[in-house]
Amino acid sequence: MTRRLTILAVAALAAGTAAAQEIDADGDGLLSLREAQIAIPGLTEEVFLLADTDGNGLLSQAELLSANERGLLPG
Ligand SMILES: [Ca+2]
Ligand SMILES: [Ca+2]
Repeated sequence: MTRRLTILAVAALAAGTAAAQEIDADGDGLLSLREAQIAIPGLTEEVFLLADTDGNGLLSQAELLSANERGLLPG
């Protein structure tokens, strides 16, 4: 998948759009590893754990945006 798609996924989450609801399958506002891997193909568990800065096993919008800014996300 392309970098563009990853950025779109992050942007959709940040904006709380309909696309974000599709990414966040259970609607809790956070991305599990499984949800994140659907939104961001190529995302490894290792990168997910790096992005999960508070270590709760879920990515918030802020954590996802931060990971994207740090260049952690694949694509
Ligand atoms: Ca979720
Ligand atoms: Ca987290």
